[in-house]
Amino acid sequence: MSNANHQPNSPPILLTIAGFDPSCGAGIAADLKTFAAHNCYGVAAISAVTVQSSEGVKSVHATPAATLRAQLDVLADDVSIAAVKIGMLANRSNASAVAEFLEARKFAHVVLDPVTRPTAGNAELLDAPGLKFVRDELLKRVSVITPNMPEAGFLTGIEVKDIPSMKEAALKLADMGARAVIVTGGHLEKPTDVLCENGAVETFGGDHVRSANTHGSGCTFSSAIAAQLAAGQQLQQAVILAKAYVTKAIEKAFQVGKGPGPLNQLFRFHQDPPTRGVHEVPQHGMHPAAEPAAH
Ligand code: PXL
Repeated sequence: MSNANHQPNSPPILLTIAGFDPSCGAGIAADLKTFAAHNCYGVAAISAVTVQSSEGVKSVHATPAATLRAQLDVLADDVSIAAVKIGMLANRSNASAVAEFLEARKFAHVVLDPVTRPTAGNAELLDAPGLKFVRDELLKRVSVITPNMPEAGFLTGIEVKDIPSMKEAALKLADMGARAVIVTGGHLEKPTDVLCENGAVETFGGDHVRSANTHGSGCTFSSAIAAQLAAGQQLQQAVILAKAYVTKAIEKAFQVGKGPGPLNQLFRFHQDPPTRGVHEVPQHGMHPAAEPAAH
């Protein structure tokens, strides 16, 4: 493992390997905001640039695999990475570059969100050979995978439509080599996630938040899991905390463009602007203009 100059009082450094969404609702931007909200410093390797707005993904432009690998290597040579979150990979060569990177450097916590398709737009975020590689090779090399219901379906061939089929898919993914699985069911009437770890299956029910602004929920959830694992939480507790965080970030979300808005990952930093006509005057000495003239 790389390490370098990490001081004991500096925040954990988390790495996201994901795609860039210019509307900054999903992908790398969502991950970095989530890391910041958890008092972590984020670094990022871009697997693809997408062309998208809040109205959907228009096209995908994968990073060349050698460039992705070079980004990963310079980062890992430079900083000590407490956890890795993997999102969109675009294609097989990038998925394979990431598998080699994980093999070469051992990380304590690796969260894989096996992103395949966007909710809006019909672009592919992972091609068919890439999906096969994730299923056959990558999922065994990570600490936990966090597919949503359609992704769990693509990976297992099971029609995942309710809690029993989520459990069945989670067990099958564990059988296929995943060390732990969280199938996320954010779109269910009662949003429920299914965790499968060490052969045991548990469900985590949450509150339904009525909101159109849910773009980036999956990215935010998996990044929050990575932050909680880096902070030393057990997976079960990480799921509870990440789910509560995502629920709050949806509750506090606002519309940005014409389509579904992003989650508000930074809700804790929100400050109401001062009422008009009410001024806070800094203490004498704080503002150069308030200094008495020298004489
Ligand atoms: O939410 C999945 C996702 C992940 N990563 C990127 C995306 C999307 C969905 O649009 O654009 C870059």
